[in-house]
Amino acid sequence: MSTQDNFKRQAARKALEYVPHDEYIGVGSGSTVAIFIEELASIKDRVRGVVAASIESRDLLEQHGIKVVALADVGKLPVYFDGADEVNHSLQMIKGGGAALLGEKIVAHASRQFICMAGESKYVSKLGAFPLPVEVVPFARSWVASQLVKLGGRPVLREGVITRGGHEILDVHDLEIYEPMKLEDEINRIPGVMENGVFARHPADVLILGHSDRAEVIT
Ligand code: ABF
Repeated sequence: MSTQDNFKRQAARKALEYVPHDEYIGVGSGSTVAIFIEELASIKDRVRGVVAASIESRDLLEQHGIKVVALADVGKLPVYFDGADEVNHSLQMIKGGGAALLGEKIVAHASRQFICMAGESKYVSKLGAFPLPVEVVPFARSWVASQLVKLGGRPVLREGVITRGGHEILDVHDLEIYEPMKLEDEINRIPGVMENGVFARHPADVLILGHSDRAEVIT
């Protein structure tokens, strides 16, 4: 197992302690979530069903024999489990490296508690070294890009990627993110933006940080 995978597994195993009995839960996407789903399979009878934020996670849950349910059928969820590309000391995050940010933000907001699982390298004092994913309506892409430049960013189209909703992704480099909540709102106010990968209005409630030999819980 690679070092990074070991960090992720430490976090995913610890996260099982937060899986409630006889409830529906939400899961996001990415490689840490894939490990979490593997671990969840060992206690799958504990949950009533799982809402998946992406098609990849839905397929993985089904492969492991875990019941998948639609958000529309369950409404509010007690807890949501997901990874992050970066997470700061206020548990605000950058997400969307896997292009599933819209689904992730919807399911995260529909959940009372957000448990973020991440390897130790994802924990940063300031967000922004990871390019910020912004999901855009294709027709508006160049207009949105010009507005992102005004905010100090350098948007780059993620070539060959169309999201589940039929949108494109601009990865915005060089942003200095001093006020994550303000930036999240500012970008979402640009016409043509569907959603952006700053998760600051709804940060994680618990961060489970995987180290080589243990998982650390940060609240
Ligand atoms: C999802 O998976 C995304 O929001 C994020 O881009 C990614 C996390 O990365 P990893 O593959 O390391 O879990 O949570």
